[in-house]
Amino acid sequence: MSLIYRNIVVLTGAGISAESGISTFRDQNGLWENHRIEDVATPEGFQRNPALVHQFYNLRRAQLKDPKLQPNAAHLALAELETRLLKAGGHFTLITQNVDNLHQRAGSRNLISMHGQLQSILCPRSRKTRHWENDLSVEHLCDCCDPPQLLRPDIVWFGEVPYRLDDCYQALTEADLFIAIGTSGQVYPAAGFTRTAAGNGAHTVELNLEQTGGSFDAGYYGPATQVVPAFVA
Ligand code: BV8
Repeated sequence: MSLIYRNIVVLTGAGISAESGISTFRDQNGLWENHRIEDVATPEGFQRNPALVHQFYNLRRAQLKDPKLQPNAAHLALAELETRLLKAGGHFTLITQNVDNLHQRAGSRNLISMHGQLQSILCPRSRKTRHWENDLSVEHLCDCCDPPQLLRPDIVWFGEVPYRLDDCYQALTEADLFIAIGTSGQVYPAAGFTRTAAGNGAHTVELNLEQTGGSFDAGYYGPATQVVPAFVA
């Protein structure tokens, strides 16, 4: 892809991390297969059974410390594209729905983690966050409130407002190329970004294992570690 584009926005979903070994949500044996969304990814679920929610996220947080878990060629290709585009005087914004740390580890810099991050925890009342790599349990209370609050994963659950939406829409307004990678396009407001970008005149491209049914100007299909490096080369 010769750099004819100056303002590129990329949205990634679970599919870009699949070949690194992280389960997606809706594929066979995906994360949601073994859990009801309502039980583990809603504030009500956390209210009802915080121990279950902690268990769900502790398992996923622990996976990030596995030395076998590495950014893959797709993560690395996006970090390289950002460097190349910045050198050419362009702008690059990576919006991820993923809560793993593989884009950061691949070297991506202008990154919006709109659904939060596994390695961060949050006080629900003060909204203060802190870096956290270990298990979280109902024994962990905040030290910023009286009475102390149950600390929770810094994850955007269903019904909660994603992080930095203003920055997302600002980038989408200026984009001349929008690429959606490894996302089923089922979850809003991220699922609406393609239409927003297209409405602002961006060329829209889907890179995925298979067609998702979203409307894009172009699509290239196959494993992300193949189609992403090929497309951004
Ligand atoms: C909000 C954190 C209000 C949890 C997640 C109707 C219209 C609009 C909104 C709604 C609506 N009905 C309900 C809503 C609200 C709801 C929503 O969209 N629900 C859906 C189910 C209909 N949205 C919300 O609640 C959001 N908040 O609306 O607040 C608001 C909004 C704006 C302003 C003011 C107020 C909050 C949503 C965030 C929920 N949290 N994650 C956690 O991670 O544990 S969402 C969760 O699903 C993941 O984070 C992920 O981001 C998301 C989507 O999943 P994908 O990443 O796409 O993964 P999936 O498995 O689905 O697909 C994988 C894809 O990869 C597939 O296409 C597959 O083919 C592909 N693939 C697989 N392997 C590969 C591959 N591709 C390439 N290579 C491979 N090797």
